Amino acid sequence: MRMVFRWFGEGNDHVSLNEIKQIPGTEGIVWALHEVPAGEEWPMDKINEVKEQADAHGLNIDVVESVNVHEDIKLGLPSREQYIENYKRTIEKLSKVGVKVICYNFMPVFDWLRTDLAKEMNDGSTALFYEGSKIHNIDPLDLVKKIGEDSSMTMPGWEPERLAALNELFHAYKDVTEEDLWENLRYFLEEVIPVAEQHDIKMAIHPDDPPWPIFGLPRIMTNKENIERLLSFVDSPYNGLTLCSGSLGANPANDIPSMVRSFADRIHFAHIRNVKIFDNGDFIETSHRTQDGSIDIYDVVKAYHENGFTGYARPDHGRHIWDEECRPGYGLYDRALGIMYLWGIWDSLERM
Ligand code: CS2
Ligand code: MN
Repeated sequence: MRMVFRWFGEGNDHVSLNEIKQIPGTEGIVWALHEVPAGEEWPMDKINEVKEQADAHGLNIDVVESVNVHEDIKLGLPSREQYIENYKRTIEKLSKVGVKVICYNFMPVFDWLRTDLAKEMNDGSTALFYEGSKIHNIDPLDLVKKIGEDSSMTMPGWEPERLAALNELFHAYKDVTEEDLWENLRYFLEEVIPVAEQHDIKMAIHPDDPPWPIFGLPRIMTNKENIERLLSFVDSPYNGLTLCSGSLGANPANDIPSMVRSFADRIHFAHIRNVKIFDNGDFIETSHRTQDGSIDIYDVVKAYHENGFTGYARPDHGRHIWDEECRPGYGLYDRALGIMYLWGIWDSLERM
């Protein structure tokens, strides 16, 4: 297991490379050019800049998260051709600085979705929270309209400045079914995986978070069966996975340790974190510790260990603790604690 830590870039992250370097057993940053819009080719000088910054701290830049997929690719529009071409050129450029894994996702419109970014827990810490009743059976176009009239209803991802774009996107997806999304994913992979192979970069899809359809938008990276289907589209190690325990684990029917055991040779990047699922299906992110949530993190790590996992791993999100001011889910303290928990389990397994 090779430990890495997500970093949003100079001036874009309150965590410094010095701090990351001091987390035991952490060898690299997980990075992206967040200022480049989805679909555009990444500029080489900006890529080199990150490489120089990381080099100066002895950290590697082997893992990129994410090279985002343009909505037109997910929608299967004719304009996808240009965006796929740009994606291939970005892969080629990233290989020049030694990138080994590209994490991406195929979720329409939203990436991860929560209803509260700072839900207070009993110990005074806060964490990302998902409350189903705020989302289930709601017509997104209705919601767009209501938020337009009353901004106190805003949720993460629904900021007033995004509403016009959201409205348009929801319309674009109106007739897109799950099967359409599968076909568009297949098309993308058939184009991109050969280029990834040629440049020795593993593509690693991130599961949907939460792993079920939201607002009538299809979501397909949600369970074991669907992951098997994805892997069969292009049967190559370069068509691989980012296995995110917290994303998939929000559905109690997903047995994460068993997925790790089944897909071990196709997992290039492990995202490890815990969530606590309530009886009504709502969930909150917790510390990494097994006892604090619903996922058996000990067994997840054990499954990786049993399989001699040599891929990259990172603590996924963390809580906000010790009054840290940070990006939701991306504080330094709780993620660093998470790393120590993961190493604690790993190191004792090594001794057994
Ligand atoms: C997720 C995503 O793993 C995570 O932190 O919350 O934001 C993830 O980075 C993307 O889905 C990967 O494409
Ligand atoms: Mn994740």
